[in-house]
Amino acid sequence: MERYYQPEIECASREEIIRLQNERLVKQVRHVWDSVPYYRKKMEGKGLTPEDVHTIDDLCKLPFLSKSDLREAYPYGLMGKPVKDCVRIQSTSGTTGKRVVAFYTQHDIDLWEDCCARAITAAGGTNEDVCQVSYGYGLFTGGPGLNGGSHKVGCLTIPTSSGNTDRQIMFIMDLQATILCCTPSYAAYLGERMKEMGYGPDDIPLKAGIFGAEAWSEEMRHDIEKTLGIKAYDIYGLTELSGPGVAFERSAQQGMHINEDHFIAEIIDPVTEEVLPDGTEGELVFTSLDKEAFPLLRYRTRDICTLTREPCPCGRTHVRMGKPKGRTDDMLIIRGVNVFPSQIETVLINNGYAANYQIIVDRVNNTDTLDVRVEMTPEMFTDDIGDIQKMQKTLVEGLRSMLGLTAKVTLVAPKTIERSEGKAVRVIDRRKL
Ligand code: DLL
Repeated sequence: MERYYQPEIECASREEIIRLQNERLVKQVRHVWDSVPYYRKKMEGKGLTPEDVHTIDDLCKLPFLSKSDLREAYPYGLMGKPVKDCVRIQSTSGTTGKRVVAFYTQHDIDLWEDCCARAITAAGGTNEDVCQVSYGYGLFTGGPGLNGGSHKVGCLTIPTSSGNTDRQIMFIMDLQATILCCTPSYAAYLGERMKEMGYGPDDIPLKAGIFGAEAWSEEMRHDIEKTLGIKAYDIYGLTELSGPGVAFERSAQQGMHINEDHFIAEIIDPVTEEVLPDGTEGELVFTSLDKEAFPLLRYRTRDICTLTREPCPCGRTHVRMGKPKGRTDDMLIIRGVNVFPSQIETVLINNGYAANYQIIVDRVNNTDTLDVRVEMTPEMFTDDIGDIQKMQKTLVEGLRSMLGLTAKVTLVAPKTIERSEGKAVRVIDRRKL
């Protein structure tokens, strides 16, 4: 039986959702105009005032916001409430430039935690469940968001945060955890470690995983599901919009429902900024509808995916997004060809490898080189040069047919590539571009 955390809104009619969005958008635009001079100036630059926005059809008139705006307005320039009304910040783990700092009122945190509670409920969670949250706690939104959602559902929450893998496993086994929340790469690592410790899928009490914060392939999902004996659900979100729970998956695992009572999603062509129809791949853009402290209008996420409004058998009526394929800024252009790390991952896993790999891009004599280092699994491990060459050749061919490019493949011994406890870093780009 399908369960919902807030059925009245998750399953509202399309007319009701649009009515709510119209009403909230008008209010949000007014709020931004009144309290965020940075965005007001952008609107004025386009000759707009709040009176120009009556319904969601007027959304396309509004200017975009991008990460560079967030950097320019850092730290307080996009705040929609005075400090005295805010209770929390969260921040991204960005490696370049200034971090993104997002602000929350208590109301914002409440809505964010509701979104995470919807995700946990859609994954089958109830107050009978023991939910281990192994996302990082602190500035990263993963831990705090799912912790709050888990409380709202009434699960017994184990706030392990990330790291200390053997202790994680001890808690899963001793407390009989049924739901695991962490990045997919950390779930894969936990699975690998549990296997080494002699736990098979039937010994592991987990029934569901809520995995997100990074792109992961369907093939990786199947691998994790097999090793841990669970159903692995995708969850999407970003700090700028609150954190995890902007969109979440349910049992059919056919796209993530976007919480449309809080966010409007659009897909645009990242180059021309033209809005694209449903089903077309492009950059995801979000407008927050009821955030107080950090209200963002038409924020460009850089995530590449598609939207569908086809009815979903689960009864939820909110638009669904496909699995993000990657980010425009993760996309590698190698010898002129666009390459997403997720495409490489698909080839590796389809050939029986686990998702332990590194992609090294360099430029030698003015030509881009693509080197994929991948670990052999313990089962396939060999030091016979002939066998290794054969395995490498199969991967080179698989990559060529997926990418249209020749890559160099290097097989390395099991456990030689560093594991990640949070978001995995898989690409090393040595080109000085
Ligand atoms: O990663 C929030 C989050 C925490 C989501 C836990 C899910 C679970 P940021 O650190 O701001 O926030 O990174 C946001 O991560 O723009 C995507 O590029 C990527 N991302 C998040 N979820 C997914 C997903 C959190 N399910 C950025 N699939 C986003 C693919 C994802 N990419």
